Amino acid sequence: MRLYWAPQTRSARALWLLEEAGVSYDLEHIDIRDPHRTDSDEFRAASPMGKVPALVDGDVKMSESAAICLYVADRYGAGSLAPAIDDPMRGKFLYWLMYTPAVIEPAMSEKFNGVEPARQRSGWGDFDLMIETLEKGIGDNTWILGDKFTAADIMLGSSTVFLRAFDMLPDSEVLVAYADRCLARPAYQKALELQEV
Ligand SMILES: N[C@@H](CCC(=O)N[C@@H](CS)C(=O)NCC(=O)O)C(=O)O
Repeated sequence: MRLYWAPQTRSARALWLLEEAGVSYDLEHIDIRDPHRTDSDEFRAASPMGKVPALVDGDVKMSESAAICLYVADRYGAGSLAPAIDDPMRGKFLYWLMYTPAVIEPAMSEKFNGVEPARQRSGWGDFDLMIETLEKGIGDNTWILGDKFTAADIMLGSSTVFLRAFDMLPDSEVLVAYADRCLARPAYQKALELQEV
């Protein structure tokens, strides 16, 4: 497998996931800050928008961090990173896996850019509803599905860590403790180490 990545980006999710899955992979750095870079055909086939992370696994070429999480969890997680396709928890897993790109990121971007929210008109509600829903979802659980860590925690955990880095994580005991629990996982620590280039 080859992961196209750049430090201090959403690539951290894919790195964290590959470390959790315990698979071997090569890294190919993309200098996303260089407007004159030339991308390989393989990278563009995996990531038509030229964004990282992107993954190539044999004939599979793909991007979008949530999609990569789902692919690796199903293909290589050996049942440990995603509920099986016929497990009733699968629905909840998919909901929370997609919560980051569908709700957290648009709500975060809206608030960061000072755009007037429209809770009912916007598919992501607004920032406060996004936080309230996530906080309730985690509640007293260790991970979003309960006691079992899954790839959905990689998407949500990295998002809470990003929110904190942008000074946007509210003073919520539940969310702060969740971000800390995610950060404490050896695979996340390894992903952060790998980013220090
Ligand atoms: N929705 C995508 C977003 C990917 C994305 O925006 N990546 C940024 C880095 S965090 C990037 O590659 N930016 C460089 C560019 O747009 O040229 C995902 O979740 O993977």
